[in-house]
Amino acid sequence: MHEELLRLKEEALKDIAEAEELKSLQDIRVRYLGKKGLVTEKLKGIAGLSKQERPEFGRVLNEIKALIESSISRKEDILKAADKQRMLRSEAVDISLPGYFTTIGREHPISKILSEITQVFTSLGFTVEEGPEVESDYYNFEALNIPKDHPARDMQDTFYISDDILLRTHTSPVQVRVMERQRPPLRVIAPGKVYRCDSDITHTPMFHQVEGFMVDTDIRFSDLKGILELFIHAMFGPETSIRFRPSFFPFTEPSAEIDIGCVLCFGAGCKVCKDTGWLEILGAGMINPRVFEMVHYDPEIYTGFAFGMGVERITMLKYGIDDIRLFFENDIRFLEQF
Ligand code: FA5
Repeated sequence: MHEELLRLKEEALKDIAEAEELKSLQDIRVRYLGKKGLVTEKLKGIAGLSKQERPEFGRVLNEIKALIESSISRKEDILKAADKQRMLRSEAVDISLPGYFTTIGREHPISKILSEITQVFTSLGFTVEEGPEVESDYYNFEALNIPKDHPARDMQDTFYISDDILLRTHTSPVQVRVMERQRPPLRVIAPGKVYRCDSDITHTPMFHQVEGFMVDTDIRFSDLKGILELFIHAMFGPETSIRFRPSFFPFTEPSAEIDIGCVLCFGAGCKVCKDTGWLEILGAGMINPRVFEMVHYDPEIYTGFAFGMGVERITMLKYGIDDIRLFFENDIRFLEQF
C-alpha cells in the first residue's frame, strides 16, 4: 500500500521537476489534485479500506498531497520569475544605441520670398488674387493689348496647348480677370507660376511672378513710385538706390523698368550686374487705356498702375545666388542653407 503511495509521490515530484512552462504545471496540478486527479481518487478510496489501515493511509496521503501542492507552488514561482526575466530581456532598450535622426523640412527659398513679398503688400492694404495657369490667348495677350500678329508676342516664348489655350507667360492676365468682375477702387497683388520656353542660368521654363495693380479715380505715376520704393526698401534695405528706366509693355503707357543698385558690389561693378552697378528687378507702368476699354472701365474716369516682378530674380539677388536652376534641383545641400 505504502509503496503505491510512494510511487505516486515520486512520479508527481518528477513531473513537477520536469515542467518547463506554467501551462504544463497547471496540467500536472489537474492530473494529481483535480476533481478526478490521482491523489483525489486515492482519497476517495480511503472509504474502502479497513478501519486499521485508514488513519495511516490517510496521514501519508495527506502528506503527499501537501508536498505536491507546495512543490507545484514553488515551481510556479520559479517559472513565473523565469518568464519575467525572459520578457525583460526581450523588451530591454539598449540606451547606448545611437538614435534615429529625422531631418526636418524647411520652407523653400522661393516660398519664403513669396511670403515676404505678399506680407509687404498686404501690409499696404493690397488683397491677394489668383488666376489659372492654363490660360486663354485672350487673357494672356489680346485683352492686354497684344493682338495676334503683334510683334510684342515675341517678347515671351509661349507654350501653346492649342491655338487658343496656352500656359500663361506672365501674371498680367489676372489684372484683366479681376477688373472684369470687380469695380474700382482696386489694390491687388497676384502671385503665381508662369511658363516660358526659356532656359539658361537666369531663365527657367517655369518661374514665379508677382503682379500688382492699383486702380482708382486719381492714381498717378507718383503713386507707383511711392509704392515700389516702399516695397524695395522693405525687401532690400532702406539704403538701396532705385532707378526708373523708360521701357515698353503693350499693357502699360508709359512703361518703365525698375533697377536697384547692385546688392552684391554696391555699384563698383561685378559679373552679376555686368559692371553697370544696376540690377533690373521689375517691369511697371500706368495701365494702358486700351486695357481699361477691354474690361469696360471708362479711361476718362479711372487711372491705375501695374507692375510685375520675377520672384526667382529677387530671391537670387537677396541671397547672392548666381544660377536660377539651383532652385529646382532639390539638392538638399543647397536648400538647407535657407
Ligand atoms: C512681364 O512679364 C510683365 N507682365 C511685367 C509687367 C507687369 C509690366 C505689369 C508692366 C505691368 P517681363 O517679361 O519683363 O515682364 O518679366 C518680368 C520678370 O520676370 C523679369 O524681370 C524677370 O525677372 C522674370 N523672368 C522673365 N523670364 C524669366 C524666366 N524664363 N525665368 C525666370 N525669370 C524670368
